[in-house]
Amino acid sequence: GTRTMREHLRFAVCYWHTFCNAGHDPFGPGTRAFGWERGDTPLARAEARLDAAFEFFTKLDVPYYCFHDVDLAPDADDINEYRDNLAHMVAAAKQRQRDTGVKLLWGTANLFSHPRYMNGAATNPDFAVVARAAVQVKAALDATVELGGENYVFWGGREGYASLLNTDMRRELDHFARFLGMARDYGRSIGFTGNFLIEPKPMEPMKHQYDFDSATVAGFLQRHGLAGDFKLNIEANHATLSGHTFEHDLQVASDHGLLGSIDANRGNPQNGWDTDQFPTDLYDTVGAMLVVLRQGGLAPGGLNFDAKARRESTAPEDLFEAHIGGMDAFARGLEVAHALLADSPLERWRAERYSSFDSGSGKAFAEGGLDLAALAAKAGELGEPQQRSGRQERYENLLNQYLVR
Ligand code: ASO
Repeated sequence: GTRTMREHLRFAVCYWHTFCNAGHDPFGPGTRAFGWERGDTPLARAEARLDAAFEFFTKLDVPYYCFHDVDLAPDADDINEYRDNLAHMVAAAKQRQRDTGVKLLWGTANLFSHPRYMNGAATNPDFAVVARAAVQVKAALDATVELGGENYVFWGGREGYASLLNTDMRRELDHFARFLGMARDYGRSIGFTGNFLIEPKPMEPMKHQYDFDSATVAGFLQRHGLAGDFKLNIEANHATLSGHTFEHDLQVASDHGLLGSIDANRGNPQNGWDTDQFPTDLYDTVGAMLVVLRQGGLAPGGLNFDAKARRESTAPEDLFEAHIGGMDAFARGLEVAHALLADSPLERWRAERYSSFDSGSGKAFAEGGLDLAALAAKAGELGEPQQRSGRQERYENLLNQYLVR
């Protein structure tokens, strides 16, 4: 029903692409005019951008948005100026949230753009940089709580290395865990009850990123005792960069009880870099929503469009169409995933594949009731196993039938 649709389609618009990226890439400057870039001071321009952003959210009728500290507010090297700018913009955003009913899905700190972070933020070999990163994370946590943010994200943009020759990886990862634990303790102390989310990505901008993929981060969180408070924010294009499919990394996160939220863009396996395209691939969205529905939803996480309109998309309406297309793709994906689970034989077929573990010695094995010698003895009783077809084509055909219904 419609209620279920709304519960699972917790869409968010991201501030950094939609309102801060005019189409620039490493090879050239932006191609579109924002139109709202007016005002004599950085703060005045940030306010004009905020007005445009909330007008966009409202026209699009999205429930949520996400931001970094320094895309909402002007950055400053002076710590007090940085804090004042952010506090000023948080107050303005709070008023817009009240006026419109638009909510904050998550906040975060940008610890990757400023040159001071070129060797990392929490994993930087220079303690002064680690301390400076704490200024931003503390302020961004304050901002997130003030705005009622439901999650807080860490994408470790420069947390990684370019060469192991100059890097003590173990030491940097210990510092990373220490820093994350401090952020958690601070967040809890100021009343943040949502999830902290680590966003994996295997490469770019660093040659090797520490938060490589779901499995890597799951191991890291468990090793450092962080898994109770931290979950994962899985991005489609990051999953494909690590050689996985989107649905694979979602499933791994979910199986660890760690799937917290999704950065909804398009994982294009043809690309060796992160293109942040809007999601339009229905196989991707069906696969994603199957994982989400099987785990019972994403809340308090959601579907954040961490995506930018193409550089050659320069008309103002392109930004609307891009988001609408993304929402349609996930809504269709949800409908198909729901139907596959509710009225197709998919779940029955899957359960039947494992039915030899439902009773007798198969069940005893699964529940830990056999030792290796007893297990080997069962082989004698059961005889040579029959070949059982995986019937992959049958499942793929079923999915296609539901896609075109
Ligand atoms: C921008 C990155 C994205 C991440 C976001 C949050 O492109 O992957 O989700 O910042 O820091």
